[in-house]
Amino acid sequence: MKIRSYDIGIADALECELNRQRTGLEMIPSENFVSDAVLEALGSVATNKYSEGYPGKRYYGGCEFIDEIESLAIERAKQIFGAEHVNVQPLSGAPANIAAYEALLEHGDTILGMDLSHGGHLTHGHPVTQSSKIYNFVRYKTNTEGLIDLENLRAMALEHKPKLILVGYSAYSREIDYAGVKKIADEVGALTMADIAHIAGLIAGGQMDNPVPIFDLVTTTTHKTLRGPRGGMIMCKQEFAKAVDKAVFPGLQGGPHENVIAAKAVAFKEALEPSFKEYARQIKANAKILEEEFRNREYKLMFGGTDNHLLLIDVASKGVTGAEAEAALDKAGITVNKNMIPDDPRKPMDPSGIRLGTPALTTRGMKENEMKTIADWIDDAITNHTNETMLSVIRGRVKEFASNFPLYEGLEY
Ligand code: DSN
Repeated sequence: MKIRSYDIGIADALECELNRQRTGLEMIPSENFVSDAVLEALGSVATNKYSEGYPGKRYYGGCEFIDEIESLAIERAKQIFGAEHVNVQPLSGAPANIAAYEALLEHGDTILGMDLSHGGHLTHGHPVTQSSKIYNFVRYKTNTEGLIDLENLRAMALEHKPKLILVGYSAYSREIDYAGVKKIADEVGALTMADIAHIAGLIAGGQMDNPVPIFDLVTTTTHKTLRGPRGGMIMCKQEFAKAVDKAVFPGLQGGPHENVIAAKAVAFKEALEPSFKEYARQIKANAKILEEEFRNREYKLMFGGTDNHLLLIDVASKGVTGAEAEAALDKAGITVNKNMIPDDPRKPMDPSGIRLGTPALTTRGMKENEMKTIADWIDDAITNHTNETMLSVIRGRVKEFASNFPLYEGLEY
């Protein structure tokens, strides 16, 4: 039975969401559009099956085909990232990070992680999280040039003697010196963990450095630049394999979501295609053009620009708050998110910055020329954020422009 013939409320909301995605410009850097094949796997019969345990060792009967699905996902992830061990069951990035801490540490241990406003993630030790009550997080920051200063990191590591040094960020736009961090960790006897949720697809496509061969453990989500379903994954050295698997199940989770794991496997197959390299290259090229365009318009770019798929822009320096910019851009059909900038004097619900990125636009086939047009509209919307007429004119242009880059053709609810 089709949704529409049974549940008009949900069918209407889904149709509206599909229309929003089709007619707007999605620039939240953690979002993307999955392929039809990934969508099909997500909505497949694999959702019906309980399969606590791991391939070959399940607590339920009837898992022979589920084992095939999960094993394919694991093997493909190993091939993409060169991982010794992979767990594809984490439900998303936050649970993957908690499982990683549980696998590697004792409660009360010290973790050196990046401050949220400098580009880190909530789960990297922000005081509002449960993990921050369990572990002793000490948070490092970027320096005044907006870069991670390894000398400072080393000094902090020598002072605090962490059991774990954590890198990998949600709003930081620069490459990470994994070998440099590993050297510091070895000096103080710390383990190393990278959270590559944002840049996993760029690493898979060979466009950014890969920490997997160097670090003890790497977590990721699968739905950002990697263009898979909403979910998480842990990769680690063989010596941590048992601890990681135990931490995920039975430590923190019950039955894995095998439909999502099937969709992860499909996305990993796509990431192994030669065309994915070109996709990842274009994501970065598009972000670089936006960097140039915003610099030419005298926006203040945090971290001095970008080496990846995202930009963190201080819009307060233009006299507009992050919330005002986000709201104006929403009206113009361009979706970004308000975001704290390093040591932001403003509050998270109305910070000084916006964060935007290129993965979803690149999935739709947009390239350098399109980025220039979009930068113009973003600037116009921010500069005229109180001018409803202007915002509505841009909305009309965005809609017409977006129709040239079809999304989910033939799909309807
Ligand atoms: N919420 C994600 C992001 O937008 O970066 C991170 O978990």
